Amino acid sequence: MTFFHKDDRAGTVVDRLGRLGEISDEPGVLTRTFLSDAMAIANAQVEAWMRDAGLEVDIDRWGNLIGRLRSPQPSARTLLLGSHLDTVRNAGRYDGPLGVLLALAACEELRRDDVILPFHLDVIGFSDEEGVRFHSAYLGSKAIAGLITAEDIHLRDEGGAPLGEVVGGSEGLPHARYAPGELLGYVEAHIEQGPVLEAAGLALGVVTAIAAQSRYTAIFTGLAGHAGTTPMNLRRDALTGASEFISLVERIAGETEGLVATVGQIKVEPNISNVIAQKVSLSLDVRHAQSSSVAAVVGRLGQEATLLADRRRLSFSLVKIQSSEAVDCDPSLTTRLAQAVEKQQERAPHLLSGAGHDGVILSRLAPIAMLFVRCRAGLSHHPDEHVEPEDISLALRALVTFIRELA
Ligand code: HGY
Ligand code: MN
Ligand code: MN
Repeated sequence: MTFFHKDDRAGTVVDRLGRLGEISDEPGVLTRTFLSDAMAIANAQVEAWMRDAGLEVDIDRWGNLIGRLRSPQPSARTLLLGSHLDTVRNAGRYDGPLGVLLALAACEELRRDDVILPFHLDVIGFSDEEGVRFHSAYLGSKAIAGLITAEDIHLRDEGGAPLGEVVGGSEGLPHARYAPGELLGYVEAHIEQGPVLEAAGLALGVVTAIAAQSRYTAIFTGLAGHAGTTPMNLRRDALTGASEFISLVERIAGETEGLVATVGQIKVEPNISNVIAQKVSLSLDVRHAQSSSVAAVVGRLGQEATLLADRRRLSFSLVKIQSSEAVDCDPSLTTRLAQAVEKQQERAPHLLSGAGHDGVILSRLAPIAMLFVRCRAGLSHHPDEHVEPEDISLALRALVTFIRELA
């Protein structure tokens, strides 16, 4: 049984994605980072759409945007839907905002059909899933879950501003927004960011688990020197050491089935063409379905990097920035979501998510489930990220069906 209006609301979602896709910290590309001016403008725009839809809206001091479709039942619990509104640098317009706008469109659909729900429906736009500004992901959802630590508060951005100051307020560490047991669940619709659904010729899938993820900074320190007068055999070149490490990461990752490891960022000091590099800092991102596999590979990389550093008379250190265990989606919530998907297409593929999501954090507060939407060529974290309007329409139908069946 599908409850759906003739006039498909996917078009509104597509239009709104286009609007949000133009709100950026950087001209010409889409970049929206934690508590930036662009984030405030994007929040204001989504808030306006939420208010038009009859939702009560709140924005917390961590920049999380929450719209509530209130249930008339006084003792109602809450179903939390949404995703993140921040982006990576030079991002696509779907990673994050699609999930927020699908949840909002579902609310609009339910209100239009005068559906009275036995639970409140909260739509959330998390303020920092990607962790671009402070290099530590999930700051928005950690604030909602009351999991921000005193250590987090001292994180600094590129400009050296400490997180505690940027967020302001003297109330100390944020408490959880939802009491234990208050949430029925957290359900996020998100692009797959991979090739599986496209290869299967299907628009939608559900997620079984979110992979374990660890982020480190690897630091090689040698001795700066004159590029013209220092013989090759006398050099302690941090950059050639780092380049050997990057190839090592690629080789070792390839030896472990299902593991991915990425060096995406490099900082060279003094970063001058006629000076041998003194110090190089590299980002290291390692992921796998099993947390133990991530730990094993990180351990092996640390050992091999120490050997190569010794051989090159460099010093080496590996600084942990953040690590999150693999998180399982809730089986019963996921079954319900899969049933809603099966009303839109012949079957509901069950996928592991290699990408991290706010559900990793929300799983500490409530059962989680994720709806995956096919994206072209699995491309993401790239301006050419794309989702077909028909797939958005199917995702919306599945979400509305899921909510009504849950009610
Ligand atoms: O990096 C990730 O997995 C996500 O896009 N934050
Ligand atoms: Mn995302
Ligand atoms: Mn992302």
